[in-house]
Amino acid sequence: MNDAAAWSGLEEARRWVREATRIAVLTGAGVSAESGVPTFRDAQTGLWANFRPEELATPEAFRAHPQRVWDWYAERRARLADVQPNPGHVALAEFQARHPDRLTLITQNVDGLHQKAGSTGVLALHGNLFEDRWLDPCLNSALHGGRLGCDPTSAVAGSPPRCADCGNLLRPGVVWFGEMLPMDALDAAERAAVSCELMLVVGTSGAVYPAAGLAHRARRAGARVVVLNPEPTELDDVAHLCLRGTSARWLPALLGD
Ligand code: BV8
Repeated sequence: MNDAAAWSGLEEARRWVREATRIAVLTGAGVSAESGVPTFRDAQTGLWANFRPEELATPEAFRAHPQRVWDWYAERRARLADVQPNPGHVALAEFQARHPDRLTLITQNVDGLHQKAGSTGVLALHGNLFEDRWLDPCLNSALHGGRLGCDPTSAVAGSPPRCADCGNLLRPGVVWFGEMLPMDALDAAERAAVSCELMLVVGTSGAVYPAAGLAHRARRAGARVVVLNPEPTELDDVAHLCLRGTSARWLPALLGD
């Protein structure tokens, strides 16, 4: 697609942004790529090269190989330690600041970069890489610091850390394949999808459900759908317009006043 065609698509998309009172944005790993975070597909390097993400990001894999899965997440966290939001994250946060309550940000990302860029009310459908919780519900009914059950922060170090009292393992606070999404975030995301006039689908291959299903719901509810991605995606046929570009370059152009 030559630049002229690309830019004419951008002008039309900018008009749709201006015309929409309610906008929903669904993001994936691609929005963090220009911050140096490998996308889900590209993350499988080094020790993990022989594993598909879906093989590691499951409760079964963690129970079968707790150290392997824990170390994968530990490496992803370490890589994220000094990563900064890019102009794509910033453009979304600035638009929200300029136009309160006009844009609902729904993300599949667990890297926290939208929140770090200052975005508000981020619906993190797949959890947060920096939050840990017990693998199994803690059966210890004793109160610890005003809360029922053992305190995850008191876990004994290890890969993974475990509870000194009941041996429970600590797991990353993300949603694994085969696990339910947080209902409050999913409900709010579905409400935003069926009530928006415009949905922007940015940096996602659109292969994972129910997140990708939100674009279908928005389209069925009458919203305009725009896909922003340098490559074809599984949601292109749901879109009214596909902008072939990178998010750090195009989101500022799309959302700038
Ligand atoms: C569930 C957290 C049910 C963990 C993740 C319907 C149909 C088919 C399958 C299913 C279905 N419903 C459910 C399923 C099963 C499954 C699923 O969808 N499987 C897929 C693989 C077929 N879904 C689930 O298991 C979900 N749970 O359904 O529970 C249930 C019901 C009742 C009771 C119990 C259970 C849970 C899914 C969540 C899994 N967790 N992440 C972790 O991070 O480790 S998913 C994870 O993968 C990400 O969060 C994200 O969602 C996905 C990766 O996709 P993308 O983000 O799009 O990244 P990807 O690398 O694929 O693509 C990057 C894109 O960026 C590319 O398009 C590229 O071109 C683009 N790009 C690159 N550079 C740039 C760019 N774009 C812009 N700018 C750039 N610079």
